[in-house]
Amino acid sequence: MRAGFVALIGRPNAGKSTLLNRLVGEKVSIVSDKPQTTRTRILGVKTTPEAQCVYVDTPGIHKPMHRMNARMVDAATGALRDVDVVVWVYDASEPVGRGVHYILDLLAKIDAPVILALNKIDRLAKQTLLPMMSAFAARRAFHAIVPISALTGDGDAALEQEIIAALPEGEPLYPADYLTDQAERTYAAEIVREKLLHHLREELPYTTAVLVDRFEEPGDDGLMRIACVILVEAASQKGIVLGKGGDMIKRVGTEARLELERFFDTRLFLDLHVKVRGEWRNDERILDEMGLGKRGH
Ligand SMILES: Nc1nc2c(ncn2[C@@H]2O[C@H](COP(=O)(O)OP(=O)(O)OP(=O)(O)O)[C@@H](O)[C@H]2O)c(=O)[nH]1
Ligand SMILES: [Mg+2]
Repeated sequence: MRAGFVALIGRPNAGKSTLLNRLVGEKVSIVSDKPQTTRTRILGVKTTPEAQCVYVDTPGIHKPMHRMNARMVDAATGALRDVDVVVWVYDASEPVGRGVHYILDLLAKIDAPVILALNKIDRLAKQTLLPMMSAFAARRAFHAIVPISALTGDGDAALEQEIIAALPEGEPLYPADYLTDQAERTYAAEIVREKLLHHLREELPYTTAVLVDRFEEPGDDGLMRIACVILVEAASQKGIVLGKGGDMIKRVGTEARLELERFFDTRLFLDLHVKVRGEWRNDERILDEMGLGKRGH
C-alpha cells in the first residue's frame, strides 16, 4: 500500500481544481473560467486497493495585491511543505509567461518528487507537445511529465499511475470512504460563489465573497435552510449582483439551490443577501471568518 499527500499547484486558471475533481471522481472544489477561483487549500481523498492519494488543491500562484491574495498565495506555497508529491499543473495552451520562472524557483527549494502535468492538451496541436516536454525537461529533473486534459480525462489515468508510483509506502491516513475536509456549510458557500463567478465579469469575480449566516439541517418539514451573505466592495457592485429587478441574484440562487439539493439529497431553502463592505479583501477579521488562514500558516 502507498499513501501520502499530493499538492496540486500552478498558476491561476491552469485547471488544478478541474483535475482534483477528476482524480477524486467527485466535485470537491469549485471551477470557473475566471482566474483566482480557489481561495483556500482543499483536500480531496481518493482511496483504491493499492493506494490512498490525499490531494491538496491550492489557490493559483500570482502576484498578490490585497491581503486576501497574500493569504491565498501563502496557502499555495505552504502546501509545498510536508507533502510527498507535487503536481505542477501547467496550462499548455497558454504562451509561456513569467510565472514559469517563479514556479521553477519555488520548486527548486523542495525535495519531494515533482510531476509536471501539461494540461488542456485538447486545445493543442499534437506536434507542439514533444518540443514543450523537452523544453521543460531541460529546466529541471521532473519525476515525470504527463500531458493531460483535466476536462476530457485524457491522460489522467497515466498521471494517477505516476503519482502513485511516486508516493511512499505506508498505511492510509484517512478512512477509505473519506472524501474531503471541507465542511458542508463551506461547500454550500462555495457552490453559491461558483454560480456567481459564472455570471459575473470584470472586477466582480475578485470583489465578491460568500459567507454562511445560517445552516440548518432539514427539520420536520424536510426542508434544509441555508442563508448566505454575498459581500461586495461598492454599492454599484451590489446593483450588478442583484441585477435588473433582482433577476441576477434570483438566477444565481436557483442554480445554487438545484445543485445543493442534489448534493444534500434534500429540498432546500436558500436565502441570499448582498452586503457592501468596502475593502473587505484587506480586512483580516473577514478573511479569518472566511477561513482563509493567517499569513505564514
Ligand atoms: N479546454 C480545457 N479547459 C480546461 C481544462 N482543464 C480546465 N479547464 C478550464 O479552465 C478553467 C479553469 O479551471 P479551474 O480548474 O478552475 O482552474 P484552477 O487552476 O483551479 O484555477 P484557480 O482556482 O483560479 O487557481 C475552467 O474554465 C476549466 O473548465 C482542460 O483540460 N481543457
Ligand atoms: Mg481552483
